[in-house]
Amino acid sequence: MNYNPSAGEIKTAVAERLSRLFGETPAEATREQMYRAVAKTVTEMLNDKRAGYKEAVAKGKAKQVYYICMEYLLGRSLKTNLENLGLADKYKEALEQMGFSLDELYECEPDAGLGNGGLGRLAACFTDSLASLDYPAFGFSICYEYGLFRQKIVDGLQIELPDNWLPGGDVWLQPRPDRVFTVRMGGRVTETWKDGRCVIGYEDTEDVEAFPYDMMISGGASDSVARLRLWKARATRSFDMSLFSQGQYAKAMEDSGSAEIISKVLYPSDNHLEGKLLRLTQQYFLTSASVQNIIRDHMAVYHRIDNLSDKVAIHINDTHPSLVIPELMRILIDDYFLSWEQAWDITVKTVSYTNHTVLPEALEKWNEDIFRFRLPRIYMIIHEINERFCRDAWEKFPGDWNRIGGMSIISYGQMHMANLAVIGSHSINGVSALHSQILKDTVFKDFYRMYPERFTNVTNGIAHRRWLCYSDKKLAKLLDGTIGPAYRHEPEKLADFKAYSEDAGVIDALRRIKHENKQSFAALLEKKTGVVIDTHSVFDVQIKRLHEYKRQLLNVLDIIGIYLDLKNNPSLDIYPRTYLFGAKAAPGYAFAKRTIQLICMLQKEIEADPRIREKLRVVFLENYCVSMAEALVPAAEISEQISLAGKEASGTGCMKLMMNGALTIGTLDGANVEMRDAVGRDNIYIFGMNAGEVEQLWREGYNSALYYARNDRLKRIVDCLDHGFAGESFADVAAYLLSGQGVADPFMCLADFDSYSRVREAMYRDYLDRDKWTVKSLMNIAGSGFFAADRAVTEYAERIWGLEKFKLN
Ligand code: 26Q
Repeated sequence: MNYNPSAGEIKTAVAERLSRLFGETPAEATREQMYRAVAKTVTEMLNDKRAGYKEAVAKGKAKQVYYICMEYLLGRSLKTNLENLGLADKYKEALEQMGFSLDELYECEPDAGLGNGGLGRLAACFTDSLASLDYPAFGFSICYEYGLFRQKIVDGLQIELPDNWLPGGDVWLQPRPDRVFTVRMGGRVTETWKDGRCVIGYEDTEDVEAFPYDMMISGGASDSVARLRLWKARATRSFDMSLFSQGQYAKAMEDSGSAEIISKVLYPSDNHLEGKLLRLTQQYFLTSASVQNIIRDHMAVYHRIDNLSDKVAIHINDTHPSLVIPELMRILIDDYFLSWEQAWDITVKTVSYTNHTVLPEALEKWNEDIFRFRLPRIYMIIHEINERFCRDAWEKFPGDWNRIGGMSIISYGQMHMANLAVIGSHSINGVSALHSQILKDTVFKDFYRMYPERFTNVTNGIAHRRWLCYSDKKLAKLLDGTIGPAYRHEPEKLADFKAYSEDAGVIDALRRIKHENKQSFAALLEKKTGVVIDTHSVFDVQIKRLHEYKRQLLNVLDIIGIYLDLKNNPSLDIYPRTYLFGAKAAPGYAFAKRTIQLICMLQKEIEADPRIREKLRVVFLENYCVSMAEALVPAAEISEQISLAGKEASGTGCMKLMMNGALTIGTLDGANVEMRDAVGRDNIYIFGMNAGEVEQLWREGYNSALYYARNDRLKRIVDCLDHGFAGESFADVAAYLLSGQGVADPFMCLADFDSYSRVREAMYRDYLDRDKWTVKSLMNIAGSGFFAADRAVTEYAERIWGLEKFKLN
């Protein structure tokens, strides 16, 4: 099919794929079969388009960026691809003629949940923008057989079920048997001298084959198509049929079984380290296959290695792929025989690193012995990198062993991956202005003194076409009709919407759109879960991973306060509210799971009281994921961004909600700070301590009991946890807040409670003047252009990767 087919041509193409794949005609095909046939036509078009683009990039010798990340939280692809290609309307028409609804086919697609949350979704949003802006881009990740677990809630308890996404998700994957690489682990390293050179050999290694599957990511109305390559692990030794025929089934399986485990499942924890050998193996597997692939592609075009950093930028998304640094060194030295100095110069110029967290428990460390045993050659190289670094550091800080010890990659039997990433990259950035500053002031303070020129900030951004144009079509239409459609490719143009803040017609339309979006979400919720919510109540949402630092508990405490007020006086005059929570807890994170249970039990108790239910609803949304966010974000009115200041590196959900006209209640944390600057103080609700005040209180000694004793309302709330809700006591949560193990209330919910509660009430009062509220909502939409991934990716390209756009002429 050509890139601009007519509805008739689409029908013919789809019918042909249906017949080829399933032997069916459109009249007999099921929805699933139709979905696959449609997807097939789209992938073929994208593959074709990509091939043309790739060839042109090679011919034009353009620089390329390789974005390496353990997670890509893509969600669904069909809708975005069709919209980006500008073909959604024509497919809709063609399918209607064949008796199918395109919207229903969208629902057949499972989410590709190959990520935990923010970091993985960021990688997906960036890939979309890279393609849309015509930057030559390649993503690398792992083809997990199971993505992030499916969440089921049974009596308030989270149960994890396997997320088997491939039936249905596999239509987007193209196997590439011509690009298989071998990844070597374990064994012993040998060094022999031959012709005056040290030749590195290996004995008794475990070899794993990295088998690539390619996924094409279309840009919005651009020439370029980005490619995401997902590696699947396979045993190198083929199945030993002789063992099999002797009846030794298990032994025959052993080799293949152990290798395939590597790409079996995504680790389900975010902002928390799991120092497991399998995770290290996954990280090296991704890294080694990707670097080998990059070098191979480079050599195929240039036939020389010394210009690598001119033609290639490798970006490591957090430290998870930081083994790129020693792996690149290994190949340059062992395979291309470069000197250490040459290899190091190329490596540092090629690699750049983004940090996504300052939580100490999330900074990656590996046990040195395990590491050396698993990756002996990589260990040797890191050891040498470290020796040389420590010598340099000694020059800068003579005699200051303590300081150098803190910067060392290897210390006290542990390997510190963030130190490796900083030492081996020419650029290190945080993901919001505040976060980048905190990196320079605390975590990387000494490195900042040593390499000040390496540190920079790129505030995160979101794929605004996906999160606004395609998921909130009514709002997009209103924007098209007022400011014109240019914002779709120049998101900063959203600022033009400010000019309509006094236009009663636009304000009215905006209010109506929000209400219709609320109705659509409520209808979907009822259909899927049977839960009915009042679309005239205010929709107050907190959607993000469950984590203590994100303080879902603070939100719950305040809701309990309102609940107690209503119990005390059921005729209390308050505007009806619906509190919506969506959150997955890491399976091993007991307190996070307990918080989910608290939300669910409170929900249950409120549901049982018809008089209270009219004014106050709590809804825990099971299995929050990308496709649910796409339905919920357009319906949200209040966005909860209430992390303890200094802890949330950026947050990106906040940006999606803002762009869809929700008003934020938040602390001065992460990107909230820049959101306040973008919308002005009148259009955002800031409360609580700032990062400096948190630090100070922490240093002085935080005592949660003081806040409890001073505030009667807070005291009543915490006390009522003992008795609990719906028959379940939460005395342990009260204890966590007041006595705790170690520090009570480590994320200072009680310290910020009063301010939160007051600001939230002020917010509800403002909501009553719906015109004024809607103007604020308009100002949020108008101020959100900065938070588009197009802007973020342009900054990376220009300031970090030295990358230029490459268009077909
Ligand atoms: C590490 C080692 C072993 C197992 C798992 C992990 C691991 C996995 C995922 C550690 C961290 C993550 C994910 C972190 C993450 O999503 N961070 C978020 O990144 C967003 C994008 O920059 C920010 O907006 C959020 O503030 C940040 O929390």
